[in-house]
Amino acid sequence: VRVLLIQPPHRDTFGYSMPPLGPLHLAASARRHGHEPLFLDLALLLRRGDLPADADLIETCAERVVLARPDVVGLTSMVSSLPAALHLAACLRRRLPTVPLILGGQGPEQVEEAVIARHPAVDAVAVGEADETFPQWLDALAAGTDPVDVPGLVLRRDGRPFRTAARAPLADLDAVDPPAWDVAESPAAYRQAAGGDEALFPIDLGRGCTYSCAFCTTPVFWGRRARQLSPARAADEFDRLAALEGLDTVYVTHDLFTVDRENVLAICTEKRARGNALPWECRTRLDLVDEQLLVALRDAGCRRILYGVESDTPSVLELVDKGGRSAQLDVRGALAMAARAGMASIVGTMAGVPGETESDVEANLRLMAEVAVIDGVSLSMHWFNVLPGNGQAAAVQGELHLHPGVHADLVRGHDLPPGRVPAEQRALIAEDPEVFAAFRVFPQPHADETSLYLLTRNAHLLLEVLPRTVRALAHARGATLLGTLLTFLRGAWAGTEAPFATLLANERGEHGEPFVEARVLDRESGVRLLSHWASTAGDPAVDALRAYERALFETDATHLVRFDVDPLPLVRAMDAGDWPPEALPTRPGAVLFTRRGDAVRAHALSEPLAEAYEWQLDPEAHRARHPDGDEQTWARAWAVLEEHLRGS
Ligand code: B12
Ligand code: SF4
Repeated sequence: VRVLLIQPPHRDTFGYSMPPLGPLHLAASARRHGHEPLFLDLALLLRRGDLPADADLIETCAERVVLARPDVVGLTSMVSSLPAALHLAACLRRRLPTVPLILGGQGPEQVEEAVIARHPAVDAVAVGEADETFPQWLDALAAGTDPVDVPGLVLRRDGRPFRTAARAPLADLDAVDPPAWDVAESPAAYRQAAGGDEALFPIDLGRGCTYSCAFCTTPVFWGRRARQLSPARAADEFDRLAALEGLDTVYVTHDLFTVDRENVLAICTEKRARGNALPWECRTRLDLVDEQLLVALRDAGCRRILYGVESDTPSVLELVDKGGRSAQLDVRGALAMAARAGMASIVGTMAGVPGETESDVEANLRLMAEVAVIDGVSLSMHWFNVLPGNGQAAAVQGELHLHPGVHADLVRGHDLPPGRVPAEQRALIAEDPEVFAAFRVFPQPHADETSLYLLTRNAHLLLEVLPRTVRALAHARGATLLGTLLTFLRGAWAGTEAPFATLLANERGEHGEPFVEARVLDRESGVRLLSHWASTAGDPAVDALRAYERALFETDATHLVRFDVDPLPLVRAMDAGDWPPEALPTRPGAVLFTRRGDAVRAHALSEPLAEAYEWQLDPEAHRARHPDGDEQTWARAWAVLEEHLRGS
């Protein structure tokens, strides 16, 4: 069977740089069963401008599919790409009425029967892991037999959904076929489409989770037992990726990667033993790492770990059932330990949990601001929302509603370009609150939908770069962090008040679109806008911290900044939790900023050392400025400074 696997056209919230792994595994298993797999990544084509991002998009995609002359079509989908997948399926049914179409992936999770009942263009939906289901379904088509005997499917029989036998998750993940990388485009193609930053390719080292957090669908989809590849097979997969030219970083898809500590240590040892130096990143819980493990991961090339921290208050951890995570876990201490081990961390938090209070959100923002100053820490914030698969939808269904212009967190990326979701897809979403529960939001007593949207889309970007500035600003305004950020974001959203009215015209959203349309700032725009707004407070401590943090952010090579007011005593006071400081510094200060990889260091320089630094940069110019200066003193001072910089 000539089978075309398709990633529907959607917009990727993180900048598109990855092929979807599921279809590539399935291409390999189809091939093992003697079929001919083809793969079409319509999201990639859209991203690089090969498809029209307008009302003709889906029809154009359908034309491409027809040109590939498939015998069978397989569509993958995440919840955010489900409307595009179903829209495309309907177009394909008109153009290729006899070509069987199967839908799979995590998008239709728990609503497989509703999809079959309401979308006649879809002939079958794969339930969960499909590595065996998919090729067996193809075999049945090829043999002309009824796939009712293939476990793990929802089919249509007599016009109604028909669920075949349940399929247990694979006991041995080593049995999964390695992805068919040959059917995907190259890392260079993905890098280019992502804007040239990096090519980040996925690797499936494990599946499933032993916990059952209320917002997460992983244990439902992959099962409550965590399974991993053996160390030898995991290293084979790293080697296969290393053979792809131009790959920068590998993204481990297992949500709970460090759950099996011994296996992970063995994977690290095997990867190193084979001389595989590919950098990679993974995801886990902060209570499942320790210093020894982090050092082993680092030595095996792991650069960054995403932790689902979720909240800094025990009551919210309980509300989301953050399975067994001790409320006593010292998040700040654990992140500092990761920094000591040389590992960068992404801290994931959330807002909008049913039952949370304003002070819970404030505690999370405070946590974010405090940990942002730890080396290598970056932040992410998510708006809790529901999916049929995470068991919350039924409980809050009555309260869920569509909110114009606001996208629930789980569906970020479904609109392309922003605000231009095709009318057919808008209608699908509006008419079906069951299948599209994740597109709906529910109200919180302490914040309206727009505020939560603005907060969760922007707060992490702002706090990551300007954590001390925001704290000092909140203090100066006599407001909370939440109040301060929301005043700023709502002002920017409305765009009518000074200073936003004039500033916004030049700013851009996260995908380079005019900010007015997107309401989600890119990092540079956010930093510029917030620091401008902070300057209108007229507070000297805020100004000093703002100047310092912007200089940190803008450092791409070593550079010296002379401040009118030395910001370092303020930085130290803030980081020690000693705010407001006893006295404001009044003297100027020179700070040398250096960058190594992702880490930026700030070195306080005395005036002679600052002079020495300037002298070695450009002796001629320096001599001209200081004709009576003592060159030997500068040279000696520079030698001392250089030694210090090397040491740090
Ligand atoms: C990598 C990843 C991404 C990448 C996607 C890269 C890409 N091009 O695919 C990035 C970082 C861009 C991303 C973004 C988002 N993601 Co994401 N992501 C993942 C992650 C960590 C791994 C996915 C993966 O590769 N898994 C391994 C492969 C082998 O599994 P798979 O793709 O599911 O495929 C298997 C089955 O689903 C099935 N299958 C898949 N396709 C098909 C097709 C057919 C025809 C058939 C029959 C079967 C089938 O068979 C495969 C083999 O068993 C998962 C969590 C996880 N562990 O799965 C979250 C996850 C998929 N993401 C999720 C979410 C919510 C998002 C975002 C909305 C986040 C956000 N707030 O912005 C965005 C949406 C992006 C978009 N525009 O759609 C949720 C999805 C929830 C849902 N039910 O859909 C997940 C499950 C995380 C979670 N637990 O909440 N994500
Ligand atoms: S959030 Fe993490 S720990 Fe919780 S269920 Fe999902 S994968 Fe497991």
